[in-house]
This record gives sequence, structure tokens and C-alpha cells, in this order.
Amino acid sequence: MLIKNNDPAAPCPSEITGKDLYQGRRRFLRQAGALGGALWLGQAEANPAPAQLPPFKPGQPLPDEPLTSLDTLTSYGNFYEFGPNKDSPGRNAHTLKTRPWSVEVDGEVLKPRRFDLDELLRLAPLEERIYRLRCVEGWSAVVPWIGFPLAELIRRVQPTGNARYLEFWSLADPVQMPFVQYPTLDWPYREALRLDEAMHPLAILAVGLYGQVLPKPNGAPVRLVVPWKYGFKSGKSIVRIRFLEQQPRTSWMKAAPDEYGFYANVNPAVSHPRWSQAKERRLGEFFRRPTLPFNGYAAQVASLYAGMDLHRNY
Ligand SMILES: Nc1nc2c(c(=O)[nH]1)N[C@H]1C(S)=C(S)[C@@H](COP(=O)(O)O)O[C@H]1N2
Ligand SMILES: [Mo]
Repeated sequence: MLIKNNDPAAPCPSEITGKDLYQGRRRFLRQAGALGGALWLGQAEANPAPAQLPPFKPGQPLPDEPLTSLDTLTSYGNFYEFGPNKDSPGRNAHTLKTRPWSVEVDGEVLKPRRFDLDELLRLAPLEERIYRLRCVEGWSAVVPWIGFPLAELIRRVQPTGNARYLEFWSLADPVQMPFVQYPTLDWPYREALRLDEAMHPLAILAVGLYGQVLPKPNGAPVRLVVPWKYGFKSGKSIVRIRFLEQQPRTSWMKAAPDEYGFYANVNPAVSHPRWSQAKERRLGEFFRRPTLPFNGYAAQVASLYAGMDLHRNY
């Protein structure tokens, strides 16, 4: 795992990790070629190893809140396209093909277009953002994402005067995602934000984690991260962003409307119908800790909801 280094003169973690990965891949390809010949190499090229991330600006650690280990983050989580259990994504997401990849942006925008993954990696300067992640089920983590503000993408497609919401579509390919054939959710997994929420500088498109490209269980190659909302609002493996005039119904709202609302802001004062949200368990810790309003980001985001009844708008 990566050792954090706050010396600004030190090489960027992506430079180290990226170079090692790259050299490892050259070695791998040489060995594969020597061992298995053209067929082997051909298969390796058909699903090439992910490219390295461009250099990024290191993030600020959260005081007294250690990072959740990479091993924990990749082996425990929700990605229902790969199965219903916390260990399903870690066991099954290897079948996800993350290249070629692109994100279609359409709807109420003046400049609808498709962004190729390599374009996304260079759309804006990459930054590390160390964020709390709070799952609606009561566990939480501290994650060193790498990405860029979603506002950077929004700016480039120029929303029309009618655009009020963004809808995010995850990939839904039954060949790569074995559980998409079961009607557990209305696939593709769809989530949405109000335009002003999506424009907030804390909302990012993440393309990396711990100095590397995003691992498949965490939503490779590009996912949303909205740290003041329950984790289910942050769709993984995004292939489409649609700008809308009307508030859409999301996959979770369709599955259980009284349990999962449109806003889903982290709120210790509003219980889930089946459990309290007052506390959370950090992955890797034993004792539960109090959950903070807006997951600790109230100073930055509470004004987005001024005058709203947060019990009704859960
Ligand atoms: N496409 C898709 N995105 C998803 C999910 C999912 O099942 N499918 N699960 C959500 C939930 S409930 C959480 S808590 C976070 C978990 O992200 P992590 O595994 O990177 O911690 O992803 C969210 N994004
Ligand atoms: Mo979650």
C-alpha cells in the first residue's frame, strides 16, 4: 500500500505507482509473448491493463480519521451488478471491461457529446480528495479518491436554461455484470442530483483511488462521489449523464420509495424506517462513532437546502 508523503517536493504518488505499473506491464507482455506466443498477447491487448493516471495534486488528510485500507475498500462494499453481498464486488468485478470506455452526455445541454476515457482523465487537473463515505446501511470509510470536480464537465457541455437535474447511468451489461439479469433493481442503476448539487465543488468524478486507477469493485473506470450524501447516490462505472428538466425517479426510489428518497443527505436526526442513522461503524474499527449532519460537510453544503424540510425531503 501507498505511504502518504506530505512533502510537496516529493514525486507525486501517481508518478511512482504509474511507472511501476507500466514497467510491470511491459515485463508481463514480454513474458506472455515468450511463453504463449501471439494468441496470448492478442488477448492481453484486447483488454489492456489500465493506463497510468496523469499526475495529481495530493489531498489533505482528515485529522484523527485514518484512511481505510485499500484492501478493505476493494473487498467490502456494494455493487449490486456483481452480486448482493458485501464481498460480491471484490469476488466478481474482475469481468468488468474498463477499456474502451466513454461517457455520453446528453439531454438539456447546448453541446451534447461523448467523452472518451482518456479525454476524461485529462479534462481537468486531477486532485486527491480524502472524503468520508457513509453507507445508508450504517458503515463508513475514509477514502483517498482521485478525480476532478463534476462542475468541470458540466461547464463544457453548457446546460440549457431548462436543465435542473442530472441523471447518472451506470453500465448494465449482463455479459460483464452477472447480476444484471436479475430484477433486484431497475437496471441500469440510475441516480440523480439537482444541478446546483452537481455544480458544488465537493462533488467529483473519481477516476482513481490510492494513487492508482480506480479498482473495478469501486466503480472503474469513472464514478461519481458526493460525500455529503449516503453512498448509494454515488453511481459507479458511469456511461451516461443526462440533463433533465424534471426530477427523475432513481433506481432506489423505485425499489423502496419510503426508504430511499431523492436527496439522501446524511442526517443522524432522520432514521431509516428500519434503523437509526445516529451512529456509524468505520470499517476496521470496533466502536461506533456518531454520524455528523451532511457527513461532516455541513459548513460547505447546508446552504443548498436552506428552507427545506429535511425530514420530508429524506
Ligand atoms: N452502479 C452502482 N453504483 C453504486 C452501487 C451499486 O450497487 N451499483 N452501490 C452504492 C452504494 S450503496 C455505496 S455505499 C457505494 C459504495 O462504494 P465503494 O464500494 O467504492 O465503497 O457505491 C454506490 N454506487
Ligand atoms: Mo450504501
